Amino acid sequence: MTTLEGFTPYPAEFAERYRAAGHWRGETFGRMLRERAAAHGERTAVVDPGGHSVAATERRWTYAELDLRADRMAAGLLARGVRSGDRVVVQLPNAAEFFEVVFALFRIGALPVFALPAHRYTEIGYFCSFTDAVAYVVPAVEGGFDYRELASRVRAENPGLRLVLVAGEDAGEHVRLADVPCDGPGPAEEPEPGDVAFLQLSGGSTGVPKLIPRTHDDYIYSLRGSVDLCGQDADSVYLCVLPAAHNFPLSSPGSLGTLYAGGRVVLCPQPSPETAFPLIEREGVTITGLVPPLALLWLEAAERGATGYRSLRVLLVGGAKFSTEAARRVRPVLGCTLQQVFGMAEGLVNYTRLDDPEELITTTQGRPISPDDEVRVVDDQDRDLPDGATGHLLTRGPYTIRGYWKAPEHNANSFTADGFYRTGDLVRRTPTGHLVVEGRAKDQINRGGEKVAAEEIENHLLAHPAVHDAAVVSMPDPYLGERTCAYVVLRAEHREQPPKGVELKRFVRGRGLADYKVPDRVEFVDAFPATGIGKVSKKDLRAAIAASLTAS
Ligand code: OOB
Repeated sequence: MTTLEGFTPYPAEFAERYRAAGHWRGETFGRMLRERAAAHGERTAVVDPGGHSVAATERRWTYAELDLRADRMAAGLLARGVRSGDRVVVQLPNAAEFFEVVFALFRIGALPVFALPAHRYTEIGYFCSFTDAVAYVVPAVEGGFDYRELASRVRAENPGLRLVLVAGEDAGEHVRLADVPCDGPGPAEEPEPGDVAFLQLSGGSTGVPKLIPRTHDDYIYSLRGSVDLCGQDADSVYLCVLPAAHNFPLSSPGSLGTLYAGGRVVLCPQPSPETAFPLIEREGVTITGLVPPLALLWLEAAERGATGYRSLRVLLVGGAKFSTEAARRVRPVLGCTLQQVFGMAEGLVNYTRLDDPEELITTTQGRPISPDDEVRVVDDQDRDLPDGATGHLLTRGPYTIRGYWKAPEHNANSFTADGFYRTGDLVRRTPTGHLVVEGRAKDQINRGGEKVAAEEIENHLLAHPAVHDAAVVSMPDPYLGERTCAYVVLRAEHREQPPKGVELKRFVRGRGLADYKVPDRVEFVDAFPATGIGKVSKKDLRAAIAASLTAS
């Protein structure tokens, strides 16, 4: 096993237990694709309808073709100096190349760092420097944003970033991804099943996002479990609607689960019903995953008479709490089974079961994949609570990390001494073992599935010359569930002529931040309410903004 510095391995006795139980079967992603290609190479693995900057027209790749492409891409990347253990930031839209690149990296044993298309200079710069990335893969221009320019800027500041690869015709000063594949030699050594396969991003509640190291063994186990629980097989057609690199559409059961099952992945360039429904109809899509705001949009479209979704058998909804009222509409309106999924990039994933009574499907967020997922619901002193009581969710198990990558101080807070991950979620457990998400203890805003760490945004606001102090909290929103509200105390000398809220938003955006992190609303106050021990009372701020929204 090649040990990656900064990785917290599973303790030996747990690893042995997970192997003995048959959870960890010694599979790797590289070999998984090889085996599927050998078993049914002629079947379609990936359909990319095109219509984005990477490719204008449709591509359909069989398993054999994806396998060959991954080999040739791996050879090309090796020829350009990408080595086992190297980190490569991958920021691609939902295009077929995503799989070509990621499987090539898996085969080399290089680690994809899964950035999202929405990330900008601040996030990408941090990922590249923190991971010492050697390469960065981008589209040319997507959604009106020039990723090549972003890459040039990040590259100028990170001398270790030797290679920028552009998926698309015009690479500018960088290298066209399409020019990389070659017939040269493949990797001399294969990665081990216990090796870290990639770095996933945490939603985060701290100043900078944390990186999540997932191994082949642990992640493939979560795929196999998900595939079983979601009823997937080689005839499944999965529509990838959310950004492909996010843990939910990647693995729950997502595109990688679908490839594990030998099914077909259809990439959806846009999440709107206008784009998705015709694609579902044309490809005979059987299963997809959505965040709650999109599920609402799809329900409304279907209720208004839109058609095309008939082949759908399973609709997964997760990433944020799906209201019971909306959940109850799924079967009557879309004619498919709702499967709620409550997961996290750190590991633990809960699903309602396809044969659960409708009541459990619509009122709970499911139960863990594995009999070896250990779930504790505890009070503020880490004492176990009985079923029915709401408390902090702690978890440990065969696909939950034991530590963030290179973050010993965070890890001391985020994990118990005996290795349980502190999820920051407040849950209650039903007698059936299902979990109901009741709230959150972590300082994060869940904007319809997109996670915003309050501290990160507060730090950006504090960089503004007029800002003395900032506190970012959630405010209720009928569509996204939550939006962000930034409370700001101005410096005394700026109180006479205060900046406008939009000015602060523009300032934050100008620092090169993903759009979804820009505060939705800015409120100026003279001072923050304090808790008993003098900390900012975010609870009071949340109550204040919620009350003022109700009043208006
Ligand atoms: C998924 O992963 P992340 O890492 O973006 O976010 C995890 C957090 C959870 O800790 C929880 O706070 C929230 O997102 N969450 C939910 C939820 N699903 C996730 N809160 C309430 N209800 C739900 N159903 O979001 C993710 C990863 C894999 C599968 C699905 C979602």
